[in-house]
Amino acid sequence: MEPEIINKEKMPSNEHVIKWVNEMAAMCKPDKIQYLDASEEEEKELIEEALRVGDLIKLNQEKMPGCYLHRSAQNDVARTEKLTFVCTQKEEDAGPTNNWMAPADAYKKLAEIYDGSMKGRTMYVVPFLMGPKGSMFCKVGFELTDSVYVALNMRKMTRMGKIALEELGDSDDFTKCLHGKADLNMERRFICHFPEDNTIWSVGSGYGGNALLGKKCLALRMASFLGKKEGWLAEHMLIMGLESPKGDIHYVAAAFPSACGKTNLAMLIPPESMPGWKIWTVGDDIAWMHINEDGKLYAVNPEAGFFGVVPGTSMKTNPSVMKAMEKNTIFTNVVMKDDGTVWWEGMGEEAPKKATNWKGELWTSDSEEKGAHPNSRFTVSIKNTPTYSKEWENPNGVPISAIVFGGRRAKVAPLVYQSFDWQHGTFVGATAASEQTAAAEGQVGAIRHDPMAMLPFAGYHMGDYFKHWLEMGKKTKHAPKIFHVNWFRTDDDGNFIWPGFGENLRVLKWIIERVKDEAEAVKTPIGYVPHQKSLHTEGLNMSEDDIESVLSIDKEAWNEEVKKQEEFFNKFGDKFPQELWDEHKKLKERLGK
Ligand code: OXD
Ligand code: MN
Repeated sequence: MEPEIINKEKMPSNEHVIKWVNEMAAMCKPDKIQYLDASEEEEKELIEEALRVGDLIKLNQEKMPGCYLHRSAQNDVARTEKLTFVCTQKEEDAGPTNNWMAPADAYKKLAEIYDGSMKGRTMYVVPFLMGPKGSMFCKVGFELTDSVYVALNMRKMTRMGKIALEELGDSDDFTKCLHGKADLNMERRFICHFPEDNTIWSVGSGYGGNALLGKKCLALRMASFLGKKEGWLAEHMLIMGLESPKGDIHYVAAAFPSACGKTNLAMLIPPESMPGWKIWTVGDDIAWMHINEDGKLYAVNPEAGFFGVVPGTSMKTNPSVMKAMEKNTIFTNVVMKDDGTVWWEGMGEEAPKKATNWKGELWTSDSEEKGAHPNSRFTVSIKNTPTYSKEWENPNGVPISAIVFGGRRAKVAPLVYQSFDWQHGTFVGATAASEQTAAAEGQVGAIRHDPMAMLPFAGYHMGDYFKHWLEMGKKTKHAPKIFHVNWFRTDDDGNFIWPGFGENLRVLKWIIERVKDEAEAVKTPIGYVPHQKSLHTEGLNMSEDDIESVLSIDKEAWNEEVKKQEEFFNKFGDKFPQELWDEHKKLKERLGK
């Protein structure tokens, strides 16, 4: 039986889109097809539908206007990297860090799961644009989904609707994203990328990174593949502007693994001891970077919203996003209080004595179990944040002065260091490692190498990816300086030494001053580390010993680190660039082994 098209008037005129929608509908067999244009009226309708089917729960509309809660299936709370595939014709093109399936096998396997999986459901057709309108770098995608929650999230996370149709015109150059919940069974869950066909098929999960296909799937995996082909970079990076009291603004792009504080850093509130500083948020997760005619690297944020980690977010850690979340926000897997407002661990508010936990069960504050899932999330438009930068709309992007890599490391990595040059900076990025967080399935706390925070997101062989980085550096006449930071170093009792959050601006200030050749540094075997007196420490509640300790370099520990780096590099075989082996050798020599 043909599906009913419930709003023919919104059907795009682009015949390539219609042909593909019909093909996918013939496979998934939805009862209905609904074309979306992102109007406000449509959003209201979708919310009503989501409330009806139980995908959303209405929160207290007086206290939190436009806010809703979603509870996911309990087996569907994070990205499933083991079930994520890059399906290139040749296996070697996916490389050792990606799971690979032959495209024909993947299409066949997933088609069997999709077959008839949308019976009794509506297939929503979501046109979206990644990147600012009118930018030569933006990309159009269409997502077909049987999840009204996904459709509502896409409305916040992307520039959705007419804007994408206008950009596309009659062209067939759009990413074909098919998402189906099927039965949300882990055994039948696959997130497959076909970069050679500009196609993404995701089935069996409703979780953000698996299901909002504009984000990790398109804007990182597919885009990184394209970036290599076309000479640009798609990176797992926040973009922020730092305005000094003099009024000059420098933009920084920073890569940290998932759930390591990118959102907090992107919206940082300056400490009281740094009056006159302002932060402007351009993006919190993804940067597309291009070399401009002036020889500088420019970045745009392809997204339109934040899909941020909730636990630990408070007025202390991120007042900007707390403000943003006061209205028009979708919460996923947090605690609901009896008055219809929300709560989570680390919110800085006393736990409710009795409430409903993320699973929808009765929960009390003395319960052993956490009330909110550790990877619970908020979805909110970037425009909701007080630190929103108007540059987000700039089709040319913002010029990047510094690139920062980081991770969550209790030991080894100092608070901050600067690489010697682009090649060494690429090595610093390639050797970045971090303790694993709850954002992906796996053992939380285990150290894993996560080059450029892109381990789960590079859509092709990472050996080629490193080569591409080196090439980009050669082509960029005025390349940004490259740094590494670590806010998470602990003392012998396991306490964080550095206060973090707003105080991180002190480190960013040093970074900008280094870019301008204004701050002093000490040359160490791993790079330039701040001279104690060049780091702004006024008003910082830390002893000199502690400051020295966060900046210190333990040669023993670094020698161990270098051994692990070697093992990691060996994974990439012949495709690993010689230049990075050279950097590895030079580091060993500088460390004296
Ligand atoms: C994210 C992630 O959701 O990195 O941004 O997992
Ligand atoms: Mn991310």
